[in-house]
Amino acid sequence: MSSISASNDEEASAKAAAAIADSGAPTIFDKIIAKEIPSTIVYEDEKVLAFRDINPQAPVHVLVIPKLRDGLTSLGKAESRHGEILGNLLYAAKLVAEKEGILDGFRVVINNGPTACQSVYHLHLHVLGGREMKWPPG
Ligand code: TR5
Repeated sequence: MSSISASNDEEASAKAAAAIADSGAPTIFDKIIAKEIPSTIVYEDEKVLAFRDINPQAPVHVLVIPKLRDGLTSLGKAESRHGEILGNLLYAAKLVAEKEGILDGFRVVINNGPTACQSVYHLHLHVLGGREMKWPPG
């Protein structure tokens, strides 16, 4: 592992550790949805917002979030009633990949909980692409 990726790993772990625990409190994403904080929007409809990650891990790195969180601070909170929201997010991820020209190779990631480096407790999909992806992920 290079020193650059080691420091990225450490930074992500530190951010996850520092994140407000899964309390259900409003997050920075609520302010982005309300347009109180600017973001670079890639796709938006009445249920979903997709915007560029402020700290991109690939040439294309877009976050896809539900506008109505409905208790979904993380995927681990999902219940069967959330099926429509979850489906909308995945479909929006495909639309983002199409718009960004990466349909031939992209990755969708959900970090769930501190050990998976989740740092914002408002469910979100990371859509990553524009470079060769490695497997397994770190
Ligand atoms: O670590 P997880 O999976 O929870 O992902 C949270 C993501 O939100 C990280 O990739 C951050 O880089 C990203 N993030 C955090 C902020 C932010 C953002 N993306 C766009 N705009 C942002 N603003 C304005 N503020 C943030 N704190």
